[in-house]
Amino acid sequence: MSPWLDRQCTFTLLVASQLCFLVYYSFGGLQSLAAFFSWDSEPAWDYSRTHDVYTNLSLIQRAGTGTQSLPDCPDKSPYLVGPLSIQFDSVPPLAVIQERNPLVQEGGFYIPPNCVPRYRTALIVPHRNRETHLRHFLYYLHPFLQRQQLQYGIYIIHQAGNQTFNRAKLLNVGVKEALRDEEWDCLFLHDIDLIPENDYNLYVCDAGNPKHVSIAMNKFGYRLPYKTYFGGVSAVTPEQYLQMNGFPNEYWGWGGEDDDIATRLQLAGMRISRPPLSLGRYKMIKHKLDKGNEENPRRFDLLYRTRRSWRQDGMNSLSYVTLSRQRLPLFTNITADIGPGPSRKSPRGPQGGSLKGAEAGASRATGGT
Ligand code: NGS
Repeated sequence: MSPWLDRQCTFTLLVASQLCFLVYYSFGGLQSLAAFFSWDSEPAWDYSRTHDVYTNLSLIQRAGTGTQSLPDCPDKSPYLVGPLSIQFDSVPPLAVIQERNPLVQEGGFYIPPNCVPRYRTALIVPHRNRETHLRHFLYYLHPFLQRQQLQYGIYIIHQAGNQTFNRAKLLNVGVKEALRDEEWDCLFLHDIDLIPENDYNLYVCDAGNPKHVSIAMNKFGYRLPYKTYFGGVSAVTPEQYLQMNGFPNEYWGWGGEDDDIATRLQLAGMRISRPPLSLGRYKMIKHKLDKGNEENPRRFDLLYRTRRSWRQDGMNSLSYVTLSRQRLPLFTNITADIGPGPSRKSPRGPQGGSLKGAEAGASRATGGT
């Protein structure tokens, strides 16, 4: 190549690259360029500008109910505000939460007063000895869900007794109990200590696949800790739930059950769907490892066996006793005896003989739905 041509080429390359940079920056960098070419159409959220979680709620209340037939709720709720201010310094009293959510009906149920909802979502929340977390949870989640114009219900599933905690089994109990009330379109399986930070994170299911929702938690620096992580908050349709035979019942104590769920949904022919990282943001209420929820030493063995066990261990082998089912003002409270755990199996079934107050009238539930 002649030196003249060589110089021409270098010059053209230089000009072209400068032009590229100019275009890149004038469109606001990679994010806007991506949006421009529709690679990513989500708005860029500014989490330094947050809104009170009760914003717009009075508008919904004012809309009131008429006698005329209601229109369908719009595709996109007009009440959404985006990033929310969340703080855990003071714990709101239940009476205050009730007062601020006058449209919530007994049992923690809600139906939009001014339109016919497009989705019916049940929140299933395992619980034991987390009273302050529960109050934060109710304070934030009720207005959050109302702004989304959903029909919803909140089920708190309380494990009776002080045997080792079993999150996944409580979720199975919650799903079974919630489906007795209503044909929910979507089941949100929700840790009690996680609060969503953006109300555009819609509490609806993905029709194709189970959705892992809490993909960006503050405690993990707003990133997914590992690729198959499925803990915290997830959403499944009742059909997806049954397709994977629900969740495992045999994980007593902390850890592994969410990894098992991630594996079983894949074994059942589905994959994990996720919202964008900028939407699936959650703040976690800080706490120490609970007493009675120590690390499960068997979890790696159990995980090793998921491929063989998932069809036998799940919704079709679920056994528990419902000790009480109360419709409280802000939630449905289900207290269940789910058994004594692995090392204290009793020949007398799930009560294990050790739970006080296995009230008369307690109902036993076994098998699939
Ligand atoms: C993994 C656990 C998961 C747990 C995740 C995050 O190691 O159950 O950490 O834990 N899996 C096993 O132990 C096999 S967290 O930091 O949220 O406490 O969800």
